[in-house]
Amino acid sequence: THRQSGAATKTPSTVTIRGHTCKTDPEWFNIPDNVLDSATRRLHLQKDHPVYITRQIIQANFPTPTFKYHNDFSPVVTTRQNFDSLGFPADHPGRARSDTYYINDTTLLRTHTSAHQAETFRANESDGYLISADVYRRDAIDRSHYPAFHQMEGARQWDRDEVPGGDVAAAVLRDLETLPKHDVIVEDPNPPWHAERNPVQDQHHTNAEAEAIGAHLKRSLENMVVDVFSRAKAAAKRADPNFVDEPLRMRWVEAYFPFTSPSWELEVYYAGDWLEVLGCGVVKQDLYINAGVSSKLGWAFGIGIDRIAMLLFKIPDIRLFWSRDDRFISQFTGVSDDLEKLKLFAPFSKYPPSPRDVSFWLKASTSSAAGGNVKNVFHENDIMELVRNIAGDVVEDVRLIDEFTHPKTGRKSMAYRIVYRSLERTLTTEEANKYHDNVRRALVAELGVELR
Ligand code: FA5
Ligand code: MG
Repeated sequence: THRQSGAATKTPSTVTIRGHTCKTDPEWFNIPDNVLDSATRRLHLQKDHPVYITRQIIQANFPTPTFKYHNDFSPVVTTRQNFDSLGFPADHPGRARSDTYYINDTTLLRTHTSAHQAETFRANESDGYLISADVYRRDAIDRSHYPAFHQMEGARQWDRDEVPGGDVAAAVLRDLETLPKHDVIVEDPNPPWHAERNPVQDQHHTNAEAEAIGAHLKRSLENMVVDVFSRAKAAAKRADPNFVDEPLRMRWVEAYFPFTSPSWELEVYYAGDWLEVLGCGVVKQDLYINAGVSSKLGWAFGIGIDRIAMLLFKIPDIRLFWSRDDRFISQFTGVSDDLEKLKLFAPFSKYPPSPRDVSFWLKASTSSAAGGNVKNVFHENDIMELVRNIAGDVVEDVRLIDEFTHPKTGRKSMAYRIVYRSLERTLTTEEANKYHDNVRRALVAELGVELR
């Protein structure tokens, strides 16, 4: 079988993750040591860490007792929790070993906090919940992507059997009236639902219900983002009374998730670009039905906590959260106990980048399935992880800069630019060359490419 790059060269027979020991399957196990190390950190529970502080601020926007908080669910979950319970089809790309870290065929590191939706609906302990947790994905390498990150899941539901006259839409609209209003301009050009692109679950919900739930969801999340930004602005003003920030800009985009409909993503304008910060939607009724609470209906969201923390503290690179450098961590001391002490991150360095390019021919296999045509076997996440395994947090960005297919042979050539840059010191030319040589060698050894 094809061995995923990035898997430890020798699979241990068991792994223990936060006290939970599992048997590995060498055909499936693909978790490198750096990711296993990340699973020990629990940054969202480390007092005064920016991920912890950001969790605190998001939580404060969804108060108890309406929302019950869960902050310590195990990252080791089943394929049933992470995918099946949420209606992911059997062939969904998210299930692939190129995208997900597996321990064995049915056990994996959760790729999102939604893995806990079904059991939390079933527990039925409150009208809503928040789940914060570390999550894991094989993914791109750049300043806003890291193989381990943190999400906050939130959900709010109403019970048909408990609202006056069984009128959920009216009850939700009454609750919406009690939410604070903000005066930030939000771009939301799409209709509240769309028959083809973003349908109402019309077997279960009226249009009025879906619209009311969507409106309550959007306002709740906008208020949270406005709160985060006003805290960031206040911090900047404490440091410099003349500080003038760019006005906050947000926009809603239609989205798709197997477990919500209609669905949206919220983007925030940051450093010259739109940054996606969360996904959300009206919960698919099958989730409530399967959880034994079929009279409920409501919304759910999943936020990237690290992304919000970057906006809040103006942290330029997601790798910084994992830094043990005192120049980073000491900047936040005391903030958890007194949010008025919040300060923007003061960059302690801008060390020079060391970009290096590599180009290669993909390994070509002529398969009969492809009708005798050349098939180029390749998944970009394999490159990402190979580079991350060699350079660790010294890699800042990996991107495709060129690709073409040879007109005669059908072979594919690709060129990547890898930017090496330490957050903590200047890399010497020799060090950067050494990382890059090792990457080149591993590309040949593990992915079978031919260097150009
Ligand atoms: C999800 O994970 C859905 N579970 C969200 C959801 C929950 C939808 C409940 C509906 C209902 P998505 O893959 O878009 O969706 O990720 C959610 C957020 O996680 C993103 O918006 C982003 O802020 C963050 N995120 C995703 N990948 C990374 C990464 N590699 N590094 C840092 N943050 C990431
Ligand atoms: Mg998304």
